[in-house]
Amino acid sequence: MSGVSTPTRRRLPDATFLAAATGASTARRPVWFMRQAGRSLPEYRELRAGIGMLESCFDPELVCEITAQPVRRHGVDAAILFSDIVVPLKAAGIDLDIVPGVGPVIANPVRSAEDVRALPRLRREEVGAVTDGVRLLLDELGDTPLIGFAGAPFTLASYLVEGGPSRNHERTKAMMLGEPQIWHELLGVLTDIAVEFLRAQLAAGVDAVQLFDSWAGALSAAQYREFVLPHSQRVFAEIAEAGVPRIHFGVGTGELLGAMGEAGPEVVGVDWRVPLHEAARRVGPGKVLQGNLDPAVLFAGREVVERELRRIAREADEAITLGATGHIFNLGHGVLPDTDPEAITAAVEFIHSLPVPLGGE
Ligand code: 1CP
Repeated sequence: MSGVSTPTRRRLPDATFLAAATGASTARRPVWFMRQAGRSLPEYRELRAGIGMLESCFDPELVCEITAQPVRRHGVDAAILFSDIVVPLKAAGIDLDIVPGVGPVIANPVRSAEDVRALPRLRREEVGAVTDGVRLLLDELGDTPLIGFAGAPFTLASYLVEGGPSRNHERTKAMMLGEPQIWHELLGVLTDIAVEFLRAQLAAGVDAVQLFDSWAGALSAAQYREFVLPHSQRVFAEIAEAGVPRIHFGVGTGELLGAMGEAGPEVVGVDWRVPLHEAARRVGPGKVLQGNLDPAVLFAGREVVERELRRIAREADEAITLGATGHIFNLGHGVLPDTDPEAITAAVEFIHSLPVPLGGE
């Protein structure tokens, strides 16, 4: 079996994102934005014209260029790989597409024990185009760290069981609560796929990884602990030997922050509903926090954005006095498609101008 460590792993001693993610102090506050690649940028829309989303994700040159665009334009402290959480499912042979304006749509939703048993596993060579893109990026990005990612087992399961995006996740919860044995088998398969996708990216040289459990916030803490946590824990455990910072994030997960920290990441992402100092209490000491500007605030004008960023910096500093080991600026969820790119650049500049830590006012 091939491991995850790689002799080609880069050393980036001056990268503020990596320093902060490992709990070291930094000369300025690091920032990157979820969904910074492939959303609001005109140069992205131009490049993607006439090319399907999945087709782009399996084109190494496009992956490289789209990933690098927001780094060049905004001066963020990390790049996130342009891909999608369903890419490893597609690569493994599951019939699905990403429909513009909708999201992932699964041809044959997974509803029974037979469906689960028929699911393929991912072989590393099936994501060769993604790892080729990673290798191009290591040259292209210079000293800017590259974050790889995967969808967490629960969020992947929601797409597979529902057949597409879902507001209520009712079929997913029905399987989880009504047929727990089938559920755990399904999450076991998705854990294997997420681990293999992350290991492929790690072997190609990504500098950090984020596990997106975007829809875990639909669960109660008790449901999360029983039906999801053991699987997410296994994802983190199986990539631990790579020694890179591991980030865990979900939306609306205020009630789950402690449990998501227990899954094993170094960094816990926080959405905008819970202030960072409160998140520090819920997560407990010893974790770095990431977040948590409401993506809608970027529509409210410069003054409002700066006021909100100053507040978040203050709350981050308080979180650190409560035991958090660092803070990485980000949004509380992804960049919204209609966001003015200049508002993003201005936010990055403002964050970089903030003193570390912020003095009292
Ligand atoms: O962050 C980045 O800039 C890198 C690119 C990236 C990432 C990290 C994309 C490109 N997708 C993702 C992850 C992803 N995909 C998540 C987790 C992050 C999050 O919560 O936002 C999720 C839930 C998906 C699933 C997905 N793919 C959706 C959401 C649908 C829903 O359920 O509401 C959508 C719309 C997509 C398609 C997609 N992925 C990425 C892009 C640029 C697009 C739009 C492409 C298009 O329509 O042409």
